[in-house]
Amino acid sequence: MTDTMTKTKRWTRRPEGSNWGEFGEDDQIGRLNLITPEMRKAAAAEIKEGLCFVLSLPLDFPGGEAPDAYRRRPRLFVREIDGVPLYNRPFGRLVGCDDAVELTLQYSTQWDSLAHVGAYFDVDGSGEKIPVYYNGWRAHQHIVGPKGDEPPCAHRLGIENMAMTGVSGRGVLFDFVRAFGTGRTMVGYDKLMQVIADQKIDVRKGDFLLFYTGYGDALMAMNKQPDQTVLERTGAALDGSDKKLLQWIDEVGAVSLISDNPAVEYMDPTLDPNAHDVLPLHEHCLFKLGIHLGELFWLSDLANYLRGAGRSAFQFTGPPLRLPGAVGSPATPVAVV
Ligand code: UVW
Repeated sequence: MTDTMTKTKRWTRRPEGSNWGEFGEDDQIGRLNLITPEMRKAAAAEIKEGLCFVLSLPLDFPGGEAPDAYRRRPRLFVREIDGVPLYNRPFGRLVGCDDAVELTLQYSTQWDSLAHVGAYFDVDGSGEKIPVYYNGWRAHQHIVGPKGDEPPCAHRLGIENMAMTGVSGRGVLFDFVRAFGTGRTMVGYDKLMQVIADQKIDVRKGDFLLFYTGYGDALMAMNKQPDQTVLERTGAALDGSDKKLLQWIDEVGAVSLISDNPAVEYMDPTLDPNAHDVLPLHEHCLFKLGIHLGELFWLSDLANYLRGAGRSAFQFTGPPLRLPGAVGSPATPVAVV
């Protein structure tokens, strides 16, 4: 598609390599548009044994918080009526509980909505780069931070849009632990192709792609006392700086990338985020192509089963919370094999 064919109300220029506009001027779900009823039936056909694997960590993992942590562990609390906590509260011959939670939506197993990461881009050729998200939805106009008493709200691209698709289809798992062990390995296009060949992975358009790195096992073993020095050396991670890998992700028709690590891609903890191109895979997926990212999923049980069975495909279902205006969400995804 040429630039002249892609003018919309919000932009006349789109980022190089992006698919803005291809699912409609007002699209908010990106690659999830690719999933058809036929694909969901094909996903159901991957159920051979009827076994089910839960793909969420307990949501109080990773555990711990640095003093300046901006992602905080969930805190349950109880509201009161007339000074009486709504917990083990008698009503008639019954007794019952209500509770509430303060929850950082990106603390544990989580989906990134398409409003999670955008970029500065000159959308109309005026020479001014403005902050925009997938499909040209704008910071401050559509994705609006808190103002006075008004809470923040992603009026476009909020996670509820993802939830409304049902987030169900065919999943394939790449077993990086089997391929590379549990040390830190950068996985670019060449290594990924080797994994696909060695593990005979049949990747199809519309698939959810799950990357098992072993990071989750290390995290669970730390039992809510995460040791960042060890974790920074643990598990393979996709190399977002590899252009061939980014091109493959586009061309293979992936709807979502999911990992048991915190960012799917490699993040160098020593880099100054303001001085470097950070998170190129986030930019490619969330900003340019409308590909949702799933992070800190629990993949070990599923991976162990698939390894033993000599398989890699399954039915995947994992809707986020239908929480209007949120930019991320915990989830309790499920694989059925
Ligand atoms: C950032 O930290 C920006 O993103 P994520 O949680 O998606 O890795």
